[in-house]
Amino acid sequence: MAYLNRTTKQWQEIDTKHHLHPFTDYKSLAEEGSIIVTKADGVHLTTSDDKQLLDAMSGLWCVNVGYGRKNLAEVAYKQMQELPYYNSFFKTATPPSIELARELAELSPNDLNHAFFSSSGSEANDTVVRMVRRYWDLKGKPNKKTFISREFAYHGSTMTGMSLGGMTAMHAQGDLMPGFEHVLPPYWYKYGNEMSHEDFGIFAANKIEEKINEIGADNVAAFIGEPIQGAGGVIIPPDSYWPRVQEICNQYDILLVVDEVICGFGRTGNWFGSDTYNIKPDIITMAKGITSGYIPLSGIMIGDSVSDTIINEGGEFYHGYTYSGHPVACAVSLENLKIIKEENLIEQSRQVSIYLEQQMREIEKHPLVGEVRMKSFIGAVELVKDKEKMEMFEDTGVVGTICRDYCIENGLVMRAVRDGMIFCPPLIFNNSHVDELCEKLKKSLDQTHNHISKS
Ligand code: PXG
Repeated sequence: MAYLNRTTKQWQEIDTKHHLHPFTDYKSLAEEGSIIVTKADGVHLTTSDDKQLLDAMSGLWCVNVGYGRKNLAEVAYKQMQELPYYNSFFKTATPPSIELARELAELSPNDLNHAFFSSSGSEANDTVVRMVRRYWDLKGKPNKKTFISREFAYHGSTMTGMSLGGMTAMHAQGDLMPGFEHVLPPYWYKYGNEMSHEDFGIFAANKIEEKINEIGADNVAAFIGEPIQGAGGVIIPPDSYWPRVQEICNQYDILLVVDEVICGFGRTGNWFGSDTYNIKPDIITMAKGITSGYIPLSGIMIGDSVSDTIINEGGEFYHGYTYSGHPVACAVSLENLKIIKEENLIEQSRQVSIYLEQQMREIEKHPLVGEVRMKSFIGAVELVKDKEKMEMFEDTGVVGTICRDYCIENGLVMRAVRDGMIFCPPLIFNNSHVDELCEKLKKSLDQTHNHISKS
């Protein structure tokens, strides 16, 4: 491939000249230049300068089976030769899309027996809103339109994803659409640390009830939440939270939508975050780990009461995407799920997470660290101004960014969300990868501590 001959500098120049990256400050990127990742194997990335980086983020929370899986490439190659594309509109289908729908019905919790496919998490959440509103129309309750979500929620970047999400900086740039409300997240360290975890879990869940009463249950369509809020900073809810949320949704006849885009496919130690927290969702959203990021694919799984209504009472549902059920993406997904099963990756990662947690408890003793919170293979190291007083930094995000930059310098990819250092490693991480992660992180924390003590 001709482009492989360019130097890093050449790529950086072209990149700056022609490429607008997602979620990027363009001027500052132009000054620094992109880090150009050229290849990857297992849990390590290689850059165009031949630097090795340990990827403790699974790409962007998605490469669950790790890099370099030749059989995923082979399946895509074979499917492209056999049938590279056909759609699922107009009463057609392809074998991979049918097989994947069946497989997902088997794996997913509750009575989620029907799949609707799309290509990104944002699109899948758009489908959620379209389908839930259609459902309530068919039920004769057309006013039930509002979605309740949480501050710091991330549900995508389209108009619907942005509106469902609770990121105020995105709302400020995107004209939040009407019909989307946001309540307090179950973020104990920031909002609840004067209460016990369990009391705060109930307190935060009750905010949903307060919002329902404010809007009127007759106007509320659904509550949507990630089992653990990922991009919002890995907010791990107290155990009391989800049972109370479930109770509230049942009591007020509100659908419960669980966004499993990050938590699905093994991340929290079970197939879905809903299994980990014993949630009985009406709908779940899936993406990322569904193909381990090897090819774009997303979808929603729909429970029987919603699908019965849509199927039997709705006539045509005017919604779908060119690539809904794309045969190549579905074939890759099936192979990806097979790998997760055959290599027992969920059980294995849960075992390794015991060692990871031991090592992280050591990291927690660092003077810069307020708390480490984690569930199996997702977690956050919260950097704080005053460990004893549990005081966070006023200038949010500055210290997190400094630490993130030291991590990269030390050959480690972690993501900084505000001042939380996030880890979300591939499920193939073993104890020696954990050691590498913790050594590099410890060094970066020391450097960050020195850096801010001096300034
Ligand atoms: N739901 C959740 C829970 C997500 O984490 C989406 C929906 C949207 O998926 P798409 O495929 O449309 O991006 C996501 C995506 C970050 C970051 O900076 C997180 C995501 C995407 C991009 C960046 O942590 N999550």
